[in-house]
Amino acid sequence: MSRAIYFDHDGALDDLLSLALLTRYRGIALKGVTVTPADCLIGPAVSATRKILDVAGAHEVPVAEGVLTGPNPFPLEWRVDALRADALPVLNQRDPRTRVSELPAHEQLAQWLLAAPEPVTLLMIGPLTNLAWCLDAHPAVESKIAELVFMGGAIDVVGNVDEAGHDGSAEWNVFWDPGAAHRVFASAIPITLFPLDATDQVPITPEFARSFGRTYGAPLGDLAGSLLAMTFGCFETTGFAYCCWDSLTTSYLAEPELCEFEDVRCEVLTTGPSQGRTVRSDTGRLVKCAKKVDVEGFYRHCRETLTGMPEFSTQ
Ligand code: AGV
Ligand code: CA
Repeated sequence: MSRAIYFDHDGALDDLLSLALLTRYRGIALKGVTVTPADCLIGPAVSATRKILDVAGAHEVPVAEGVLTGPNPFPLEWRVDALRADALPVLNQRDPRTRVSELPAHEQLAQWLLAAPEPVTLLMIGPLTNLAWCLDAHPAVESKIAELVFMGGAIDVVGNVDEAGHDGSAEWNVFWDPGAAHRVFASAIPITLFPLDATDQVPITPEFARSFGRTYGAPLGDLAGSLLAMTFGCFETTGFAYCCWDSLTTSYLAEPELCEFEDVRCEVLTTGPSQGRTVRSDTGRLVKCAKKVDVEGFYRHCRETLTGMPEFSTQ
């Protein structure tokens, strides 16, 4: 029996890499993909999503385009990455057959969840805006989610928001729409959180990106190598490393033992210079929080999954 997964991403390079990973996982039935117009331009992000599903042989998976936005927009310099990804040769071998839903992402997500025969896993690697809307508009959605796996927050480490008037304590996915994260954290949905505490441990190194060259010619491996190469220059221009934020979070669905977890009580701040911060609090909600990563095991997981070539551990 395979586990039903719904997937919401926001179109950044790491989101598209995560989609490629998801299409390879055995024991997982990817039922639908929604795209949030956050860290992307939505048109090319939806287009690239459809093409990746098609290249992976998963053209039956429907894609829904997001329209809801949060109050704190992503830098345009980051959002244009989706345009570049959508133009990669490996994604343009033919027109994709993947369907786009007629409903906007938030309504489509609600319909999918309400119709699910059993509670499902929801993987979200962008802001929580679509889910927050579902919970308000359709309270029955809450009991349809067995686990929310979410990339977001920064618990015991600094954040990655570098914006005027902000103290830098927040992570971007929460900062984009702090109210949405607050709403989801107020629900009873079990949350498995991948904050910067864990994702800081898996920067995209030159070795990791270049290792995909060894299997050049395999479409998903070539896609991965290209997406990773496009992240180069991040540290030089922003002072922050581009990390495997979303792909680490996604790997949890296939290899949960790659991370060690801690149960953390925390809350989401929605106003002031720390807005979007996820802060420890004795009265906050409980989340299962990823803290320590088997770093080499994670990189190997990505290579093996995307190139289809098993590697033998030297340890
Ligand atoms: O904060 C991490 C989230 C992840 O979901 N995103 C990128 C990943 O998709 C926002 C982000 C933080 N720093 C970035 C980001 C950067 N330098 N470039 C693009 N996006
Ligand atoms: Ca993302």
